[in-house]
Amino acid sequence: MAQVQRFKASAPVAEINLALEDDGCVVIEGLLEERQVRQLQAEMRKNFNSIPVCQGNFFGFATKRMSGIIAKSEVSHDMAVNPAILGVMDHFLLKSCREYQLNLTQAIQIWPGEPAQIIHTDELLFPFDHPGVQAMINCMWAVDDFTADNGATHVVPGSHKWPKDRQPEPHEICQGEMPAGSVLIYFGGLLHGGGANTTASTPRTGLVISYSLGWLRQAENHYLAVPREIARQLPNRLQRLLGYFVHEPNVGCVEGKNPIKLLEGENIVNGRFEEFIPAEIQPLLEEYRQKATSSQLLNTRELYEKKSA
Ligand SMILES: O=C(O)CCC(=O)C(=O)O
Ligand SMILES: [Fe+2]
Repeated sequence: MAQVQRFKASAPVAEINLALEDDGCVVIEGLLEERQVRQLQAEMRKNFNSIPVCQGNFFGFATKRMSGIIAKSEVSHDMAVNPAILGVMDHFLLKSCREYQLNLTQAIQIWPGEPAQIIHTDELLFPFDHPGVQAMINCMWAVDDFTADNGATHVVPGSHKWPKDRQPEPHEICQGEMPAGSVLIYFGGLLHGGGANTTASTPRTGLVISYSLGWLRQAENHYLAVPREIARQLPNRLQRLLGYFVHEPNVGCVEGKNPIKLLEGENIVNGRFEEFIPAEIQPLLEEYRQKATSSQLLNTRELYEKKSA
């Protein structure tokens, strides 16, 4: 029978990363303090009360979903920058980007009567093949205890390495059972799905905070979801995770500037255009410019290839 490898909050991140490499999923128990769990539960309850259930074959008919969590939950600010979580993201995502970002925040409340969700990978969002490259990594935080019967997430350990058409056998699927305040980390390419809630009356609330390569489109539009007055007051690390940065070279500018200038209150309209070029490329550009004549063509691909050779 398949099993998710489990770690204590004090486990070295290197061990967690090794387990993720093999299985594509792990549980870290008790990453939030008791006080944070209670505050998170209160924040979720307050917002979920007024939210209707989804109406969708994927999202469910007895499941409530809520996004824009950074604007609605203070505890989520600490969760998003949790050092163990960022240690995992640094290790896997910085292999394929210079800076990563929040892909989405989504609280998922599965109510009694909801059957198990179809097993899927979340990386279906990105229609390109990238074997062995992690483009997105998800953290499913348990707001309530996740149990076998209230809908703990189904996962298929190791399936991130499978060919696309391989279907899991029942014994290859297990559940991310965990106490409130724990987190299930799973790769975007891992087969998984929400569990069935077979309890009489207990909803299961989880909060997904997922991260992706900094040059990909984010699943959630954080610039619109988090009002600028709120974004302005967040710590710089969290502002950057929301997407207020330029991925070098030149992805994500506003008016030729770093979008974080908008949070700093700067008027950037029609200002001087800036270039955001990786530091290691700059000397090559300088050298080129010194030699360049108007008849020479600047071939940036050549410059990059020269650099990486
Ligand atoms: O709620 C869960 O446990 C997982 C949900 C999920 O995988 C999804 O909606 O993409
Ligand atoms: Fe999913």
